[in-house]
Amino acid sequence: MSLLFGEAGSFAEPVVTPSTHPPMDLRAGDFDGDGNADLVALGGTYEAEIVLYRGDGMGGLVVEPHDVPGDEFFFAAVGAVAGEPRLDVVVTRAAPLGAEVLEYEPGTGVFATVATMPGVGVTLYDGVAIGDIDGDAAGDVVAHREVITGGQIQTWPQLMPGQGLPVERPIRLKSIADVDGDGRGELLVTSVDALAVHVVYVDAPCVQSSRLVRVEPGDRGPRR
Ligand SMILES: [Ca+2]
Ligand SMILES: [Ca+2]
Ligand SMILES: [Ca+2]
Repeated sequence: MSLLFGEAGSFAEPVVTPSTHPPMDLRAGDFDGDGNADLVALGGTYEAEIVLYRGDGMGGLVVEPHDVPGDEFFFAAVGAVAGEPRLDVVVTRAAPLGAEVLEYEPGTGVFATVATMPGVGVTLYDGVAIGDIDGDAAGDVVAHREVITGGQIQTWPQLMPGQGLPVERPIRLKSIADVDGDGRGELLVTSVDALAVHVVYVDAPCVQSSRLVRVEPGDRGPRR
C-alpha cells in the first residue's frame, strides 16, 4: 500500500507499507475515536479481513490485522451507523444471510458485532451502502441482491428492517447522497448492462415506493 501525502498542490514520495494481498476496498476515517484519521483495508485475506491502520495524526500508522469471527463477508461499507464519533464497518454475509455492523472497540482492540440485520430470501447481498435515507441525520444501511426477476434493494432505516424495493435489473449499489436536497439520501446506482447512472428515490422512514431515474450525458441533473 502506498500513501502519498499532499504538500500544497503536489505529493511527496509515497510512503509504502507492505501488504500481503490487495484489499477489496480502502477507506479513511476515525475508527477508534481518538480524533485522528485511520485507514481500513477491507477483504484482503481470510486471516485478516479487516486491516486497521491506526493513525497518530502526524502521518504515522500502526498496522493491526483483524481476523473477524464468523463467516467470510462478501461486501463491506464504512459509515457511522452505531453512533458518533467512531466509524463502523458494515459487512454482508451468506451465513447468517444479512448485514452486520462491526465497531472497533479501543478497549479490547477488536472489531465487535454491535448489530445484526437479518436479510430475506436465499441469495446473498452483493452490495452494501451507508447513508441517511430517512433524514434523521443518522446513517442507515442499504443492500442489494440479485433475484430471478431482477434485483432487490433492502433497506434498514435505523438498523430496523424496512421494505424491500424491487428493481427491473440487477444494479451495482454505489453510494447514498441527497441529490435533491430534501434532507433524505437517494441511492446512486449503476446498471450492470448499460452505461448509465441511476438515482433511486426512497420515500422514508416507512419506505413506500422507489423510482429508478436514468441520468445520461448532457442531462442537467436527475429528473423526478
Ligand atoms: Ca483514529
Ligand atoms: Ca437515518
Ligand atoms: Ca433526497
